[in-house]
Amino acid sequence: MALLSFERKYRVRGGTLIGGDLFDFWVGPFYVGFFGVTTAISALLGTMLIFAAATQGPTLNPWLISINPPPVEYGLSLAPMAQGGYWQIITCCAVVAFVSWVLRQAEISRKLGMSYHVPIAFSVAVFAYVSLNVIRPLWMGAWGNGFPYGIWTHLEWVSNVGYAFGNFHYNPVHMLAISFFFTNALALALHGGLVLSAVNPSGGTDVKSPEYEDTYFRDFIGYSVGTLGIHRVGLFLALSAGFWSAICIVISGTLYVGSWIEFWDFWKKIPIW
Ligand code: BCL
Ligand code: BCL
Ligand code: BPH
Repeated sequence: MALLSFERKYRVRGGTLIGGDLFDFWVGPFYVGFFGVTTAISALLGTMLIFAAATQGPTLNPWLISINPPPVEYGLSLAPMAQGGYWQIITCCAVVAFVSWVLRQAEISRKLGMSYHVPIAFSVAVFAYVSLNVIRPLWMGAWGNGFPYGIWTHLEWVSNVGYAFGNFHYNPVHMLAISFFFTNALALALHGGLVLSAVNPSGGTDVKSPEYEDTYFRDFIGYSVGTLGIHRVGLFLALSAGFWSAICIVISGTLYVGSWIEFWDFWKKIPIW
């Protein structure tokens, strides 16, 4: 892709976190950087290992391929390749790839003199993954507690782990996370709808300014959070959804063992009912 004239101003040296000028260049539209290289290497290696492991398994049907963690009996030790060793190395590659992706976002932020909101936001998703496949397995003392890398099998893992705690819907932090996901979709539906209604009004009429958007919500529900505010609300809702998801699973089987249904016994015993 051709370099647009205004892009010259933004495509400047420096701002890297490591390595100075090393890999400080663009390939087509993409910034490379040290962490672009580490992302590419770990992502390719991880993906190739998934294919390598798949060829050892019973099927090449993409929906059914599954690279499983070692059985829990292996605890935290390194397992033979065919019994979870692939999974362990792929997990390392995935962590390196995701963290490199965050750091590459941070370098791009620095180059442009912008804040770190995007890398911080993605860190929350990485934290959710790390909670599932690094922190919780370590805490429980066995890599076998991680989820398998398979389109179907990872869903089975979610279901099995859910029922292992009685009914996962009774997990109060799961409730909180779900409520944030729903509220997040509500907010984005309103925000997307509002912006489009202002910038894409019926034919022949003028595009409306943000004052109209604020007025719409004041007329409608008595309050507008504002044009900057809605983005703060959106980021807060989305990150809360991811963060409380991570917490809801990391406490299950570690801080809290047993059935989430029984967790509520204390509530039934409160003498005011
Ligand atoms: Mg899951 C579903 C990936 C963790 C519960 N999950 C999906 C599918 C996709 C996927 C195959 C659609 C996701 C989506 O649109 O997301 N899940 C996936 C990944 C991780 C993951 C990559 C991860 O942490 C690294 N899933 C988990 C954990 C559970 C979980 C363990 C809690 C979060 N997941 C569920 C449930 C469902 C899924 C429940 C579904 O019903 C759904 C499904 O249909 O499963 C069959 C939003 C993101 C985007 C739209 C961005 C694009 C993402 C693309 C589609 C991801 C492709 C992944 C690819 C097939 C994996 C291989 C990578 C290559 C080797 C490089
Ligand atoms: Mg539940 C988790 C909702 C019913 C058991 N459940 C979750 C949460 C979410 C949710 C709050 C998953 C989101 C998340 O963690 O994202 N559950 C939910 C809802 C219902 C529900 C709405 C419902 O009934 C309406 N759950 C049930 C039933 C149980 C149950 C009752 C099963 C019987 N639920 C569980 C279990 C878990 C959840 C067990 C969890 O472990 C999970 C959770 O909280 O996990 C933390 C976080 C996002 C990620 C982990 C994705 C990370 C992505 C990474 C960083 C990047 C991937 C890049 C990719 C490989 C790139 C691909 C290539 C590119 C496309 C090129
Ligand atoms: O670049 C991005 O977006 C365009 C970043 C990203 C983000 C960002 C980014 O900036 C943010 C802010 C979020 N995600 C936020 C969130 C939410 C809350 C905080 C949360 C709900 C969420 N992301 C979820 C998810 C999910 C779910 C729910 O499952 C998925 C699948 C994703 N996010 C996916 C992505 C990517 C599209 C992108 C991103 N979120 C990050 C791209 C990236 O990290 O690229 C580098 C790595 C690779 C190209 C490949 C690595 C390959 C591995 C080495 C091997 C594969 C291992 C894997 C564990 C196998 C899994 C198999 C599955 C079948 C289970």
